[in-house]
Amino acid sequence: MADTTLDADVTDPEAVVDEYEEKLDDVLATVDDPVPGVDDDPRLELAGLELDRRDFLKAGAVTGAVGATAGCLGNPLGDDGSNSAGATQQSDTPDHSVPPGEHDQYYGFWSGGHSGEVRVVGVPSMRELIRIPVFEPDGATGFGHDDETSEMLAETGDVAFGDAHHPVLSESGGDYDGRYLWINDKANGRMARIDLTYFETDAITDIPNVQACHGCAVQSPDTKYVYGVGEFRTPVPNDGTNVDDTDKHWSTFTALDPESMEVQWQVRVSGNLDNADTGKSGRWAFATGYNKEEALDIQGMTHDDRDYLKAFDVDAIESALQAGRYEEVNGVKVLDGRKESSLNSGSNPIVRYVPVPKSPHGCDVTPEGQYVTASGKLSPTVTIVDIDELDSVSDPANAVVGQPKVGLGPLHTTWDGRGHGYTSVFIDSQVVKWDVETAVEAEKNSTDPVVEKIDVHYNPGHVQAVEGETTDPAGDWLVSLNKLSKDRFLPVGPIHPDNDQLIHIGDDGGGMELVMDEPVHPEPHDCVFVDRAKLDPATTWNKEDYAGEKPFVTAGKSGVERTGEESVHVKLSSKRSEFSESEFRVREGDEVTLTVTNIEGVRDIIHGVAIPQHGINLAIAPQDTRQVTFTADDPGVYWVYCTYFCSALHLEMRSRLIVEPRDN
Ligand code: CUK
Ligand code: CUA
Repeated sequence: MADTTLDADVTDPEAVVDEYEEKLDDVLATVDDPVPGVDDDPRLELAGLELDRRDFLKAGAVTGAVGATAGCLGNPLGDDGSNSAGATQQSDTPDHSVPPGEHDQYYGFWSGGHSGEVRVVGVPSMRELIRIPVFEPDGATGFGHDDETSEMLAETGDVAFGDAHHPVLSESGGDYDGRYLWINDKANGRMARIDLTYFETDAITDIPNVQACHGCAVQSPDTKYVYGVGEFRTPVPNDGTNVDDTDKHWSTFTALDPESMEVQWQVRVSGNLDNADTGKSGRWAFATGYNKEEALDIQGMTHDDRDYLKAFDVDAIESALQAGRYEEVNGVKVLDGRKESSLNSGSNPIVRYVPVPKSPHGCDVTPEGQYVTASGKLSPTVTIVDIDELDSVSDPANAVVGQPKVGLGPLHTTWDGRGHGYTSVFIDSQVVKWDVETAVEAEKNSTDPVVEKIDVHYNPGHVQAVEGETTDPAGDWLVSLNKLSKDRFLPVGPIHPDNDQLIHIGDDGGGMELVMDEPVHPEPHDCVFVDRAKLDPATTWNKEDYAGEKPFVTAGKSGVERTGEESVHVKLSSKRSEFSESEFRVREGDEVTLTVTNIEGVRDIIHGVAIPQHGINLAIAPQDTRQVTFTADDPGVYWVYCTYFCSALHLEMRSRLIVEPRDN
């Protein structure tokens, strides 16, 4: 098994960080060698295998007993040390492939990292179904090209890109209700919402007083709030005041209303904030934080042995708001939740600071809502906090009820609904399955709770089990979102794909089984799954949904309407295989408002409207209308064409924009 001890003196932060980097380099070095001997990898040696590492990886035999520990269930590799074929036949792993024409059981929503998008993936086939642009414009769907969506992006700041990390689904009664998905922007202080009827971003909020919004969570069980977790400590307002006075720099936890997407309140904290989750009763929200030191560099940030898991008491926060104990900053009610705040001094503190080792990362609540965990990152442990105990202990440290030792670099944990946690362990490149109740009963730092470890390739960030964030996880599949793919795929140049691996976890007796590798465009961080029965997506638009907001242009109502000396409104309808007007004339310098309706009544017939020389690119689904405004600067003749291949006569589906010179 991987060496889960640190040689470095843990009181010397620089040595700890150096050793982490070294161990990561070791893992990568063994991968890069095309035919390394088994001696290069201590894990293989311990597993008693005679194979070289490459054969081993090829065979996909990386299941079960690699890294086996006390408490592991037998040896799925078989007594002869051969590959996993025998184990596969004995196990109950269902076929993850989905035959042509059939549908997946689950929708998966993947964050796209700094591609700024959300991806929709069918699970268990892992087929990518579609991408939903969120924080950046997209040519394929026309997002950010029409007036409505480009204004939505522009209103939230003139920013270069977004960094989408944590997709979360709306809940009713602790289960997914299929209405909305929210996602944070770690590059900017933004939160976005996707409407799951139309699978389209319908709102983006630019959160005041926050530079980067990292964690994201909805308040279980009924989505009372959506939380955006501000990470970087900055002056507030960040306008040049207090540049060097870092005592006046803050990280801020924000609650938004799920319907209006308006900020309801913020809580300023000591240290910083990172990931988040919520309790199941509606009272508690949690966030990890890794810079209790409030330092400005890595040595300082990793100095102390402990940081804090912060427990936000929503009831206490609402009472403090009602009592007027807030300050209004940039139009937002901000409560002081710092450690020394008077709001934290009484018997009803708004934020409880639970000490946990060390620079923790993931923050995950168990399905029944009894425990919240913080993964150690620089400690090989996961810390378990009993949520009910938070109320009865005078020192929050006493709410810590377990601390299993799982491996080097634990980051995120997910649940199967059968009492097991699954933690991604970054440095060891493993997913570690452990038993929650055993961990609560065991001594701290015990490895006894560990049930099984499986190698993943390589260096996992998030792990997510199907519906693992609900009160009733499905417990059959788990995805490990691995940051590095190294040699797993055909080389495609120096920017490698990430590697998402599908693991069957539904057979506690047979062990975990790795069933597929999926190369992914950089760089997903997290995903969330929902059973297909809980979503009801539209197959076409319904014009009633936008009645009164924009017109529905029929062929009879189309044409050019002059609205001013230098402005025209052009209305078009589109259907296979023509636009309602074969040409439309405007004058040089006109501001042109172009409104186009796709009047198709059937699903899947999308029409595009491209006028590239004027920067126009719309994509219009059946029964939808899109509008764009531009200035016709250059006189001339411009072909307008349909970008979606909509019929056999798609290429003939054209019109002409004629811009007449003004002085004629
Ligand atoms: S963070 Cu990326 S691997 Cu933004 Cu959820 Cu942990
Ligand atoms: Cu319409 Cu192609």
